[in-house]
Amino acid sequence: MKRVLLIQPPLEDFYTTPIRLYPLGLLYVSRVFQKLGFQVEILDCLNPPKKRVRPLPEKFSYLRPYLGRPLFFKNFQHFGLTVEEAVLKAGESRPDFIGINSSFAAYFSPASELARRLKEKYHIPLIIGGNQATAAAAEIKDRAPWVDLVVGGQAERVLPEFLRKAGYLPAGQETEPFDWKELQPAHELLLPGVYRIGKKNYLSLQASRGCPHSCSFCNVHLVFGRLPDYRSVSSVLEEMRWNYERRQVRIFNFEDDNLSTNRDWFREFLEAVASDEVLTGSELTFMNGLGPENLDSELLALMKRAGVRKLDLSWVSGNQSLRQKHHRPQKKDEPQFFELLKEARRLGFFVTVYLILGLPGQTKEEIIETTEKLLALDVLVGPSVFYLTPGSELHRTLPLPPEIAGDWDMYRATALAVETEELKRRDLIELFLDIRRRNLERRDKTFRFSAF
Ligand code: B12
Ligand code: SF4
Repeated sequence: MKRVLLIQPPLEDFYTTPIRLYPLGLLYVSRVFQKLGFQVEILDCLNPPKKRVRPLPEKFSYLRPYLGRPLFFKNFQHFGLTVEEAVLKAGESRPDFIGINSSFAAYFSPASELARRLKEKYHIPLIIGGNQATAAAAEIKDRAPWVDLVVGGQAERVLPEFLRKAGYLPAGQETEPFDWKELQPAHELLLPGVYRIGKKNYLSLQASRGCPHSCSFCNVHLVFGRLPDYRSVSSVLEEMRWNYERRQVRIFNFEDDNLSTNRDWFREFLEAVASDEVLTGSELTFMNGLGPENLDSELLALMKRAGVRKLDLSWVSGNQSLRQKHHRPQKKDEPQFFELLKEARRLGFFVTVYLILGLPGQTKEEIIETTEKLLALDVLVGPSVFYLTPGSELHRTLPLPPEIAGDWDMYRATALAVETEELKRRDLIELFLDIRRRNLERRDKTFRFSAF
């Protein structure tokens, strides 16, 4: 049986979010390979996400005056295995074949460097997939010619055909696409007990794919499309129960892009979790954020019963016409949203509302005003500095200098790369620091860097 090694590469940035590095995409990819007759191992270079300080890359030197200021980042860091360590570890699996995940433009460099070194040492076929591989397949072929195959899209749908065409499957093998909803991600391939939040084991999962909206800054439709596609409630519960019983998982983090789009599904799901006899004491989190459009007091009460304690809600901006301009869902206006927040606080949820800082057309005054209004409702504000995602509407239409548009390292919030007429880099940094300070004043110690 052929052996495939799937790798989550290391990354380099000023920070990361260790409680969300679960390699969910690769667990689906693993299952597809297994179904095609491969033996699979996973090398997660980000577990543990060991930090090593790196010299500040010259291209980010404009951040030097701010580094180390209270509430700002201190150092540029390498997270996880070094490339040398990863190459050695990979060899221990004696793979016939290596697959690398490339989700982020910003972290393409370490992924590509790892791929190059693996090719140099082992001379075996290398494939790469993930959001970035989907959004920029042609450029990756140019930038990383040592990669044999760039696979765009969902592995379940496209991988069998890609492998067949490249001659990596035995002649005559079935290459029909798989239905992702019929597959359970291969959690069993990860070491048990090493993905933890505090003292509890957690995992990330997905109950739906596809989002019907077209927010100007988002590119997830390139991988998952615009048609919401939900698993059955029973299949999601089966995955949760298996991990609860066999791997003592107690926190289930949904990485869906828009889980509450289908209100009926969400309600049925929450009811099922709340009354499930196995999942007692579990916590559900939605760290990728829930859209507030379809949430209401009935759903909030149900969420509470199902073990949700923290709510991460995306609002993007307090200015309705700006939200409209960037094609945000429009179902709730400010008074309705604020009513929802009050109800959530009344029920005792710990609420963070996420705003983007630096959307084209956004002003400093609006951000300050929205932040104050939200803080007055006793919720935290998560400031998320605008960054480019390849293939999004803003990526296509924003006029940007080539040293930014052409350099994927700049496609990260921490680069504060995109300045607009209204908001320059200094404004963005000051707003970011002010919001963090205001959060801290209100909620001492509870604010996390993950909000960046
Ligand atoms: C969870 C998540 C994170 C986690 C890390 C996840 C991880 N394991 O590394 C955290 C919170 C740390 C994170 C951070 C960031 N993220 Co993020 N994140 C996500 C999110 C919400 C879910 C990822 C996921 O699990 N998807 C579900 C799985 C099933 O899908 P998938 O990974 O795409 O895998 C499928 C296919 O891509 C393919 N596939 C994947 N890998 C491979 C490999 C091979 C070999 C093959 C064949 C196929 C294949 O098959 C899989 C199954 O269908 C995505 C959005 C999204 N919906 O995907 C954004 C997303 C990946 N993040 C994004 C970005 C930009 C960031 C940041 C860099 C933003 C910032 N602040 O600067 C930060 C970095 C912060 C930091 N310093 O850590 C962008 C990437 C866009 C891009 N191309 O650059 C995304 C797409 C969101 C967006 N549109 O803005 N993120
Ligand atoms: S940002 Fe969220 S709501 Fe908007 S298109 Fe992307 S996934 Fe959908």
